[in-house]
Amino acid sequence: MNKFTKAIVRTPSRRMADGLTTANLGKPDDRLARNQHGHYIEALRNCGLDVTILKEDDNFPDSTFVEDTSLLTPHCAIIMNPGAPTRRGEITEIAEVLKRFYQNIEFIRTPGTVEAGDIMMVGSHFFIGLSKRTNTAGAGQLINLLEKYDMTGSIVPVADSLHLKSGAAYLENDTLVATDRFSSHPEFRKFNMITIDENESYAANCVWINGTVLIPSGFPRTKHAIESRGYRTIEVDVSEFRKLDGGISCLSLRF
Ligand code: CIR
Repeated sequence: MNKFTKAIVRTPSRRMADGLTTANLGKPDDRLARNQHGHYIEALRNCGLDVTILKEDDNFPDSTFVEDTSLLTPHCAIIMNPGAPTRRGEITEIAEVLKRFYQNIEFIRTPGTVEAGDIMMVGSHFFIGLSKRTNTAGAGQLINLLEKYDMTGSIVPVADSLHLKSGAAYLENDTLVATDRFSSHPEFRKFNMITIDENESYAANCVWINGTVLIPSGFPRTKHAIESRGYRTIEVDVSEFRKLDGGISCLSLRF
């Protein structure tokens, strides 16, 4: 089982309202977003993580969604090549920051694109969603890099979700929480499944940290279903990030 000790987050950009979105939920409120981000950091600390907070980067409206920029494994960091052109530049500073923590740093390169919201870690295996942001060339490079460090990867189609982890999260203990669309996927059949109601699908983007599951607030059925499997949960209000298609996992790198 993985044990996380650290996390990296980035304060929301003051240009966050210009971020990419399909959500139709209106513009995020800057102050509220910062406030929610503060509570999110507290939740990470509550799970025992030492949190590095990067300062806001107003050149990149989506830069608070740090998860997409890199994959952090026990053996190496792999810097992504985001499929969204407006997000490509986010990786430059992340690669610098990660030098503090990693000796082995690898890169996904054009024409390959991968955003790490499409990567779900299950022990030393990584499921890679093929989405509008992650292409076959990128997934192929990623699998080769994982194999170089004795890990493995396999591809899962993502259909219309933004990322694989928009619809599924691995909660360790062979347990997966997922929306209908993902829970029926053949590669996931071997897991104990917590299937999320369609009207709570946003809560499928939750995150396991050392036995606790961080979930977005306002999804009581999902919370109950997860708790009934023996997990402690912490609810975090991320309404302002949801307006930009972002969720609980997107807001941090955990390693
Ligand atoms: C984007 O569209 O790239 C951002 N507005 C949201 C990214 C969410 N990240 C994630 O699901 N890992």
